[in-house]
Amino acid sequence: TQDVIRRYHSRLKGAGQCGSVNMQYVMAPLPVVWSLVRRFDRPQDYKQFLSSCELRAGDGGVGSVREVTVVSGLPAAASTERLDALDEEEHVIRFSVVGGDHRLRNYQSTTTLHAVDGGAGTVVVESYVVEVPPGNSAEETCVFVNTIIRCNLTSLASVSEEMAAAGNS
Ligand code: A8S
Repeated sequence: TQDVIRRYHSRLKGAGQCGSVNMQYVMAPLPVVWSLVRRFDRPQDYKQFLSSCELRAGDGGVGSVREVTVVSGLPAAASTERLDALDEEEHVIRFSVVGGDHRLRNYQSTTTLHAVDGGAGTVVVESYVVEVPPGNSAEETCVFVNTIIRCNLTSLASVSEEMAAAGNS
């Protein structure tokens, strides 16, 4: 686990970039959580700020491009994102934001899953690097992004836990 975290989450940030790591404990087996996280074509299954998603290229494998529609009330309407890595053995998914009408230029996200509690639970580790938008500080940018990610991870936990309770993996 430490090795996987070191390998995938210790990214160097360049000048004008910022980033952070968020973690979430989920009271559900890893295969249940992975079944949600691996679906590049269905992020709206647990990301509550997204209302829909359509693939623009690919079939959901590495290199696929999706366009997500953001729920109303947020300072963005859409985001275009590319799947950079999907490791079914190590349970790693990586994507990059390649377009959209928002301010998160070059957003790069990495999520890894780690089985804990003898397989009864899962720790989700999500890290990112992004350009600091003109007019904002690195700290403001991280507060904004971390707020979205905390919501996504909390929601991922509840959806996974409901699925696990329903005996659905
Ligand atoms: C993710 C992570 C993030 C998504 C952000 C940070 C976003 O979808 C939202 C608002 C924005 O201003 C940027 O894993 C963007 O989805 C909710 C449209 C990219």
